Amino acid sequence: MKEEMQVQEACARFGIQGEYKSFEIINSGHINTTYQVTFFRDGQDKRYILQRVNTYVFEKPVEVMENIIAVTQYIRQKVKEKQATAKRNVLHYSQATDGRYYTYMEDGSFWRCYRYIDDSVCYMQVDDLSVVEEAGVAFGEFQLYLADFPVSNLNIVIPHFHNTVQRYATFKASVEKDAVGRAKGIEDEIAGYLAFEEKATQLYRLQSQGKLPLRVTHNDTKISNVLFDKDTHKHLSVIDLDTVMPGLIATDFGDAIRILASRTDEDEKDLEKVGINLEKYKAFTKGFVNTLKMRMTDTEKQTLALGAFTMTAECGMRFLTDYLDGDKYFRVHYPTQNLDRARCHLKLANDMLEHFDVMQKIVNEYLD
Ligand code: GN1
Ligand code: MG
Repeated sequence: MKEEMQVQEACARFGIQGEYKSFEIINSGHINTTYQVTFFRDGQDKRYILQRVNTYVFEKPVEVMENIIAVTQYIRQKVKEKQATAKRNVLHYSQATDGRYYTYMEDGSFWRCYRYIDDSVCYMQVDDLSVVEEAGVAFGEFQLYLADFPVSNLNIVIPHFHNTVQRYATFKASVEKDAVGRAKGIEDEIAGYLAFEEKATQLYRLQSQGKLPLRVTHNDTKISNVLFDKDTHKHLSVIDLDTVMPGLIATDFGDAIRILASRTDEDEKDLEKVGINLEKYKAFTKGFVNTLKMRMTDTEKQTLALGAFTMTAECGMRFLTDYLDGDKYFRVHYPTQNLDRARCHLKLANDMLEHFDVMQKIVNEYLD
């Protein structure tokens, strides 16, 4: 079916009223396919976000939606305890005409829909440090809202998502298999990631030893997953809740740093430019730690900086694994993009190691 017709058909199934005007593809994610759709109703434009969920990555999409609905309903209640409406502070998913929060199209694809939050913006990168700090508040607050949510009620939608020990095993197997003959010539990158193994698995080992509590975590805390008010630049809502699962505070902190405190995009080819921006690191840390410090254990507090290194190393290694496997997982826009992403992360992770003491010190500044 033609893309636009399929989009319109999905809108009809979600009972969207009014006159269909247009759709556009939002290209920022690596996994799902996202459309912004505009309808005209009651004299104004009404926007919706429609998504075709990638069922190669999310094998049990119904379980993903169960998590999302449980978590958004819980946050809605929490917000309403503080203010009259939660309209712009949490996502509102639409029910299809059969009452479910998703629909399977005729070609077997899995779709869902939520209301676009008016006058909101998201950023791929931010230079304004007050907005970076605000992103820290947003992800800290997300944790706070869910602090008493029963973690065991959540479905594990991607098992072992941040199990770095297992990620290493998978990586080594892909190097060994060399399925599409790409291992030759990237020996330095492979060795670079192997050299991180001891430090990059430390967080997971602490978790396995029961030294770090499992929390409800977002697990994909890139800055583009925060919506801000377009005028005030205050945070509104955290989006992309697909990977909400039991996890560690340090990985949510760390994954945010990987993206927003990086001096470049995640696939920068000019490695001279790649490294951590400590000003941005500091601003995010301030927002995050100030919001959440009363709910963190001492070990959690002391592993935040380690989380930044770990997530950078882990994510880079996932890109390299996917490059070796033939780009099956992450969407690529050109053949060597996963390799570029992996090289960039290798440099960034090494730069974090060089600045590790300062990163740790900055966290401690906000803990006092
Ligand atoms: C993927 O598609 P997106 O951008 O929301 C990935 C994250 C990675 C990220 C790398 C389910 O997220 O884990 O950190 O790419 N999501 C999944 O930018 O694997
Ligand atoms: Mg995501």
